[in-house]
Amino acid sequence: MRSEKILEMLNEQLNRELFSAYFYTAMEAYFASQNLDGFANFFMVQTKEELDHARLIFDYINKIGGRVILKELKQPKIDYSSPTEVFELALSHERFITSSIHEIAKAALEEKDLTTHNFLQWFINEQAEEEETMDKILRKLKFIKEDPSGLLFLDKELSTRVYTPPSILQEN
Ligand code: OFO
Repeated sequence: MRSEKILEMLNEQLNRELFSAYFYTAMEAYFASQNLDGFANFFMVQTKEELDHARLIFDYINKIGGRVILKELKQPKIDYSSPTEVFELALSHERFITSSIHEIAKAALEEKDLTTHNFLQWFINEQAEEEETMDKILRKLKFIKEDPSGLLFLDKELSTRVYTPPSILQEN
């Protein structure tokens, strides 16, 4: 059973996922400008994942007979003082997205909308992974204290990240 309240929250979440893609594209651009191509690759892949999140919500809203409403996206931050600052912002953004998803899941339960609650389980698991990924890299950056050779080593590691569409998207 879907309610207008849940539809509104899903539309807001769709907007947040699209903003996440925009937010991470700005980070990719920053790293590309610093010639840290591995870091840039990491955020290029992250952007694609965010677009997948948006697509899943877009399709779900349509599937339940709702109307997708796209909203304005604000300009993301485009300059950063250091790679560490970038990952601090990325981690805090992911924490915000996690709490946003949790709020919808809680509201879906209150509204007895178990279909939406079930749909959101994938996102809840995904968010735990996203937070862990950002946190791990942030801790590595703090460990190396942005020493140039450590940064280049991490850059090489991040250049290996490959985009894989989530199986849930392939099923739909
Ligand atoms: Fe980064 O998980 Fe979606 O927003």
